[in-house]
Amino acid sequence: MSPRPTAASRTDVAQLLKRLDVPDKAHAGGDLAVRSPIDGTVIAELPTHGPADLDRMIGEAGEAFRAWRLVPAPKRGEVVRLLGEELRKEKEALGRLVTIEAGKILQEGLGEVQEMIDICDFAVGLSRQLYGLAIATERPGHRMMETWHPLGVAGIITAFNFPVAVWSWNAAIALVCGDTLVWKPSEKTPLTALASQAILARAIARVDGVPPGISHVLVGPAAVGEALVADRRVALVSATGSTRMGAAVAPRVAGRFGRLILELGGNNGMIVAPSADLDLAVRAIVFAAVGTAGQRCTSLRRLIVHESVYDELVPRLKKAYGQCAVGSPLDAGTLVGPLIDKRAFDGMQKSLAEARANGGTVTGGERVYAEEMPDAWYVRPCLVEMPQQSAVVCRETFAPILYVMRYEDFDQALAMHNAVPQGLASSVFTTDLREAERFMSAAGSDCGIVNVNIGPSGAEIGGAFGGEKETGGGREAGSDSWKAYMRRATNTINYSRELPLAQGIRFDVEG
Ligand code: UN1
Repeated sequence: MSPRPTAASRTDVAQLLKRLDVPDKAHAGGDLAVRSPIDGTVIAELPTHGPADLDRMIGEAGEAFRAWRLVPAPKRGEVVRLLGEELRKEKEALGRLVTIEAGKILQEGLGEVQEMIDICDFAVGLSRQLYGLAIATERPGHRMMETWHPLGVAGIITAFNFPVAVWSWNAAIALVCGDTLVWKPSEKTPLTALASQAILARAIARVDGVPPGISHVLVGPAAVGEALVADRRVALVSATGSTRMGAAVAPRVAGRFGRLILELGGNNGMIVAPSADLDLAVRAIVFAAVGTAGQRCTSLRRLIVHESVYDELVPRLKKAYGQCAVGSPLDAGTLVGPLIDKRAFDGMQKSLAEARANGGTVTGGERVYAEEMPDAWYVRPCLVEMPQQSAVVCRETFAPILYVMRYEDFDQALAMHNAVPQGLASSVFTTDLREAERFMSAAGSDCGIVNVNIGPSGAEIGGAFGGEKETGGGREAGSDSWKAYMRRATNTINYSRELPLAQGIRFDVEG
């Protein structure tokens, strides 16, 4: 395990934050210690916000909304266009900060910023669309149409694993839709949030007529997030994280009739059929299962392999896994960075013990660099060959564990695939058109993302992102996800001299 992996440096972080316009007082001398998962070094101490700050932020965002909703959408789009421009300039710096704070390799840190840039481009185009429909009416001399209006304050809750991209999917769309923002990032990744906010501030400063207070960042523990969710002034809550978090958030928002977008756990599967191109499959599996150290919502967690290709595929995977470089995400050549913290490591080991007890054969999964970096949690990614899809396989463990199972016929594979509570991303590797189409059909995969001959992770922003069942049902990013950020009005206009009633009702009244 040599040479020694590159450590996280507080000086490096301070320089990056300076470059990104985050003032010193925002990240020093406070009570929230932020540790880099690279080696456990404390990289900042942030002052946290309390209930009074939250109240002020929501108040200001509400006030800003009343003005922002009147700014023409293409002009709102100009702010987002400039956000994309500023992000292009800072791609390296922000990408590096993502790597240091979240532990994903530099390539993925840069990819995350690229995802932000892409959604900005998408949202700018959208700012000249936001289409409603003209609808046929049953009444003569009438016209019916729908219009889309800004909704209000959007509360955005994000997780550590995509600390900035998920915010940008919400923020770029919400801003062109005329909403204002209060963002509660993960307590584990507040620095990238402050940096993103500062980059947005640069864009805002370049456009005249933007009301003050359209975007806020709330730094603090889960309790401030709970208060954000419960506040009636927050029209929409978009929350990304665990199913447990979603189960706590959903009834609170529903209880006050707020709008909700949930993007929760995934337990993403891939079926490898007899006709699969195994060269492609091996590459896709490894990227999807070990990328981001298995800490994507879309990570591949279940591999359902036809018995006729099992004995060829699994040894190839073991070989590929053995060659995956585990190490500091700052080092070129590393493919697998650290887990976010000890809790994640303990959760992984607990699942592996359970899998073993259920007859699973584990290859990999052991801790590495424990001596060099005792406060960091590096693991070898692991394959677990399971005799059946037992309870541990049906649970999402946020770590690089890939459960591998056999199947005999496609119906059985589909049934296994759908027999988990989560429904985010899925894929099939096959060159059989019938199997591919069946997988995408009404009786196929029950997920929100259904892929053929690519893995389940790494979605582009142009499509709607999200999933079914315990994943929460929300959709973010592309397609028509924007509709969740606006309110729809159905307008019926009478340009006749009569007053015909719908459904042919007669209601004769003298006036
Ligand atoms: C997440 O893990 O929360 O599809 C988001 C992907 C990325 C986004 C993942 N574009 O893997």
